Amino acid sequence: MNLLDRSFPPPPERLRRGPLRGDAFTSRLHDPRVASLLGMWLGVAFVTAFLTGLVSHFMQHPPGQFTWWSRPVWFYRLTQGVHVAAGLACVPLLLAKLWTVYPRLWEWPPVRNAAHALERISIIPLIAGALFQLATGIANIAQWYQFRFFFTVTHYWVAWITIGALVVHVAAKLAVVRANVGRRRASRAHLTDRVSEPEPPGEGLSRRGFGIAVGTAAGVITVSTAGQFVPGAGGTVLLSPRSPTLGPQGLPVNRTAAAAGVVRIARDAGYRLEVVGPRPFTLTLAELHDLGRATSRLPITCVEGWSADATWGGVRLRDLLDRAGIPADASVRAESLEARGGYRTSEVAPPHARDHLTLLATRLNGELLDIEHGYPARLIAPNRPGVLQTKWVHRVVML
Ligand SMILES: Nc1nc2c(c(=O)[nH]1)N[C@H]1C(S)=C(S)[C@@H](COP(=O)(O)O)O[C@H]1N2
Ligand SMILES: [Mo]
Repeated sequence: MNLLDRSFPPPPERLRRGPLRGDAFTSRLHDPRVASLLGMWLGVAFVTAFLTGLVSHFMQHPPGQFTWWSRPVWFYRLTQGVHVAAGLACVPLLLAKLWTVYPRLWEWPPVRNAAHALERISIIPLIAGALFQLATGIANIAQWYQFRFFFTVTHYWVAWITIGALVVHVAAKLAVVRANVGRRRASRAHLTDRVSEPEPPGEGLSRRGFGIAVGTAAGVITVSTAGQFVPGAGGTVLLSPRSPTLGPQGLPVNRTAAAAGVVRIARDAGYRLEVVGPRPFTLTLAELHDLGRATSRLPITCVEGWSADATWGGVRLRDLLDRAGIPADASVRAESLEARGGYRTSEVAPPHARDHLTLLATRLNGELLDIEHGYPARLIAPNRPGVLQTKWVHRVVML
């Protein structure tokens, strides 16, 4: 086991007990090559989750005047599905990596110089941040909101802290990784203390066996949850918290009509759709149904990673906007009957508002829209996070 740099003198005699004993960690898996390989895979999975997470964040909070395009229709389905799958694959990789390197907590001397101190301190935000991201991400996809902070904001900022610490960590460890992985392996004489030796014969799991076990765990988790966003693969979602085909009209429901407090008001015969612009007008439900002859085949993609295709029927949003005299470069806001809740309204920028696929839907898969899916009318637009596909819409306002 040469994960620890032995070129420094050991701790004084009286401290050499417990984890500071010279022979405290005997497993041949506490090895720099194992640590390097796990670190590389973890890095790939984590950076993938980070980048796709940024896409999701900036789709929900576009910076400044920037607006997202509405095509390809499946783009968000892909990025968000990959985000959740990559995050879940990090779980076994991170646990294996932490176990492999934890003997270094008792490295001696604890601090060698300023650079070494910085490198060690950066481990704290790295590990804390990574564990926090995985724990809150999993809690979120399981809809288990036992924390008191706002998930999206916290998950976003902790991602930056973690990725910053990861950059410092990779910079500090690059030489060790290069000495242990690929063709350059062992060619760095000055790093001999951190270069993996041929596997010693011994008891227990071999390095290869460990790699296969961790890789299999990550692979099984990814493959068995990927079905929640891969079209037509809904039957393979063995480990995902939700099947994309369960729910009324074959679609899952995140926020129910009861939870949103709209059951009575959504069924009220006095329902009117109000479109507010230069020439405002209102429509009764019957009028809305008469107008709504368009159909769009679009996925609904939740930020929690599941996606489901459906055929939506209703009126094109842009036809409503034209009728109200709303100019083509104006954004609008769709407002729900829901009185409270973070997702009761959503802003629709011109690329989505003017897309002929964007509907104020009143029908789903050939039936009247179920109240759980937003009856009497809901917004459905291509390439857009589910949280912005407002249900129980009663007003569209020019901004
Ligand atoms: N008014 C309102 N609309 C909403 C929400 C909400 O909380 N309130 N949740 C959104 C979320 S998070 C998702 S994923 C989709 C889910 O649509 P579905 O229930 O029809 O599958 O609705 C969106 N529309
Ligand atoms: Mo969602």
